[in-house]
Amino acid sequence: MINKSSPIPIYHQLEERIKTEIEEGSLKSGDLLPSEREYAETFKISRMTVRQAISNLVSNGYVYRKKGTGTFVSQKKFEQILPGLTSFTEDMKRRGMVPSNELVEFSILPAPEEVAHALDIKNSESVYKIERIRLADNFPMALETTFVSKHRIEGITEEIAHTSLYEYFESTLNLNIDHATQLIESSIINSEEKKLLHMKTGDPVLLIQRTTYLDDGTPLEFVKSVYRADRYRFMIDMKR
Ligand code: 16G
Repeated sequence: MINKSSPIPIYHQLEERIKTEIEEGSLKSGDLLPSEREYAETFKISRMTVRQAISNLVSNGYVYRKKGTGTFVSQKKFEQILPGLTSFTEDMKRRGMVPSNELVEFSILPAPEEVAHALDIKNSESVYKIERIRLADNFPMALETTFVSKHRIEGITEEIAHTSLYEYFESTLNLNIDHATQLIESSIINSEEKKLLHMKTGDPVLLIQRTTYLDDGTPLEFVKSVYRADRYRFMIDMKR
């Protein structure tokens, strides 16, 4: 399976081979990977080459190293299909997982510049700031800070923030959520957020900003999220 006369670097061939084994399920999450020495002997390649392949798989979140024990296959990443404007609660329920929230902050404050701009309101206008750790089966997946105009949307409480905001907007307030614009950027976790998401310094995250609009074009929410990049990936269908 490793072709030494191919122009494709050997480390890359090995990396792809291990990725396929993970994707096809012959290596499952939690499985211990063969050691560097075993791979080197099996494929008659150098340990340096094996190390390079494994390092790339570690950086892409497919496997992780545990000091003194070895390298293990990571949990499968959640795939969110992008054109669907779904809520965290819906996404997790669809996967058969139990969503929950830990409230980090619930406050009402004058809109910061960036928030006022996104929500199309004045800086002095009050907004709800709702910061939540979003968990799936009690595992923290993301840290999400939502801003909503207080003048437009009345009645959000801490109790509601512990559940689904979209359900409150749609089922209780009968609002029609219509579309959103979303920005996705890669980064590394900062020191304040790493504890909340159970991550380590330097771990990769996806920073997501979403502005969601009602059917009459009014901005409903401006949301800044930090998603664990080792657990999440986004999929989009494209047509030409
Ligand atoms: C998702 C949305 C977020 C929205 C939230 C509502 C992304 C990146 N963000 O997390 O914008 O506010 O769902 O979830 O998908 P909820 O209805 O469960 O509170």
